[in-house]
Amino acid sequence: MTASRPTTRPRKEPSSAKPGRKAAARRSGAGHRTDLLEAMLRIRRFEERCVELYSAARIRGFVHLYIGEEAVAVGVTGALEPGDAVVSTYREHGHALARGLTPESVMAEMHGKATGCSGGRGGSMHLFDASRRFYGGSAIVAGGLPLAAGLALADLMRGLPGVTCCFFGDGAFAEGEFHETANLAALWNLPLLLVCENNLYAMGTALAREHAQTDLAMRAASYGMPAWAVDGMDVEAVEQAARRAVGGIRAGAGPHFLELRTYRFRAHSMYDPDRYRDKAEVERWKSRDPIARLTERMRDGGELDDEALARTEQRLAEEIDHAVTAAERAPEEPVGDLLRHVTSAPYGEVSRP
Ligand SMILES: Cc1ncc(C[n+]2csc(CCOP(=O)(O)OP(=O)(O)O)c2C)c(N)n1
Ligand SMILES: [Mg+2]
Repeated sequence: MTASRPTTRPRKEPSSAKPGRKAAARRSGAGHRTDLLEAMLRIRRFEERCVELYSAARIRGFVHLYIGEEAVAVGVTGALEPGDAVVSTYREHGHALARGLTPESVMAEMHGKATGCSGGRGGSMHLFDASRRFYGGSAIVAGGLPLAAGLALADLMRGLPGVTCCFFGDGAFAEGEFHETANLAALWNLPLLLVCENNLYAMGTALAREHAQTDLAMRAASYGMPAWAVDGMDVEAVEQAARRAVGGIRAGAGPHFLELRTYRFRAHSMYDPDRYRDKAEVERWKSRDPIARLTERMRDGGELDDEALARTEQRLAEEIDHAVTAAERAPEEPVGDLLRHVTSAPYGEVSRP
């Protein structure tokens, strides 16, 4: 195959990267911290409810919890605009909710109902909403990376200003797809934000048993892109880093890489007995809980009191109750519709030789 280099934007130096005026206006203030806290709490409470429903066999299939990592989804999506695209993983409830998919549409999807964001066909690992440019949800480790490069390339070639943001794990970093994507993205100066959620494990395999060099940001930088490691347990630090990176990408400096150092408080999935981690290690990371950290910071600054927190918790509980009730009452897709979306034209209308 021959392909000319599709760069239509000249590469600029990353040092010119500055957040736009709109981003700067949103950056500080108690109101913004309240939004960040609420967004993280929504994800935490939503997933805690999923655990209850799963234990009662009211939802089934694979479920990978994001609990502990909420600062990453909330901080990064806080730096994005509606026209930007997001590509996610199978641990994506947090990414989807932070991107604005409603708890109702995600909960219905968890229940396999027709009102779910993927029409009930995807379940926990395949949340999708093209109207929000949220392009899944995929069970294939690293599978989202080349798709994200394709979306970024399409936006670039069409002259659209969007940034494509791709979430993936430290395990995905070990896959060829990451390295192929990073190389082409840098070569073609793609508007791509690579967000590596380094939670120190790929299923039961610890980072140091999988990577000869565990400094992932340094390795990403070797592709010729700006790359930083960030405290992924501090939502404000994540948002600040993401704004800087997105600013650089919009200014034409090409792909950027963020390594978010984070931790999942729960097992890999609902099936995992979690026997490969020292309990003391889990407790140490829990003491850095991103929700508790922001709450404390806000209390210290006089921006939050018990009453305000209780009101937020109450509102979120009602929102999630409503999502569960609606999901349980929602219809399943009629059997007669099951072949829709399987072929490009409705079944029976496809011409056959
Ligand atoms: C291509 C591929 N290989 C293996 C698997 C099995 N698998 C599912 S999750 C996972 C670990 C991925 O770890 P990481 O990328 O660090 O993400 P995390 O689960 O920690 O969020 C593996 C190996 C898979 N789904 N796809
Ligand atoms: Mg991992």
